[in-house]
Amino acid sequence: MHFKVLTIFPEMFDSLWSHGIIRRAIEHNKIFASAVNIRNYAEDRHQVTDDRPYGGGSGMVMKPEPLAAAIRDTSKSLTGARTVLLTPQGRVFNQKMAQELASNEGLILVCGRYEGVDERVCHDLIDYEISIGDYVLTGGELAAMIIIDAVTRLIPGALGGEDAAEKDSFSEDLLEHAHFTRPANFEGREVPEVLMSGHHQEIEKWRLESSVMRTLLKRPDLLYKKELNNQEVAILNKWRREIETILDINPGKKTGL
Ligand code: 4HQ
Repeated sequence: MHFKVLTIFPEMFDSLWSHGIIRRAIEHNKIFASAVNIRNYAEDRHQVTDDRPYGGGSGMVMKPEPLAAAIRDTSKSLTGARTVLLTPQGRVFNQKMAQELASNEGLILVCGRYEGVDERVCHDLIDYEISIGDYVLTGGELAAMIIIDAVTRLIPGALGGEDAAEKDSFSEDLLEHAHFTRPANFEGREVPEVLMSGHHQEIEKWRLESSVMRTLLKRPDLLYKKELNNQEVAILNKWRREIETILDINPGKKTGL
């Protein structure tokens, strides 16, 4: 995967390229990544990238010419790449989109600043408009970093343990199970026995139950959407009976609040 970012602040990406999984993926040639300054494509002496909006109002708009030149030049050097504009108007990013983006040979991520990008550039030169969520950033750079981060860890060989990405939260529409490491007793709080038993089948059962119940308690919306298998239904029924037993100890009380 080749990532090229178009931005007026390419230095913001230096720390992304130089830490953790992304750094290692670059070192092992699993991904190729660079940030290009849109200003380099401005023709005027002061390398201006913004201008006042037609129709008036406060704020500035990204000028079309430097941005279009940057996108076209970068597309030439990355054949087969798709262009992505980071914008609140885009489809809201999720794990499925990360998987789809990971199947591209290259991604050109276009980061706007100011009030946004001239509409004609969006329309003519952008393949996908993506939002990272319903809130307002000062620029697309942090959004681009999130996309690069989520996509990189799906590239085969980018993570240490080859299958680690598959088992994570969301790839199975369930949250991750609880995790524990040494010590076995931390401030009086014990690690669940079964995890130290070495019974692999029992451990897998415990982990699925942890996943299902954490999802129920923290993100019930995910369970409503999910097609449940027999094991997952069995777990929810077990806890339904548990809750009914607790309620049966207090019969005749008012329901609700
Ligand atoms: N932006 N998801 C860039 C965002 C945003 C988002 C606002 C994009 C400012 C110039 N980008 N413009 N949310 O808030 O991707």
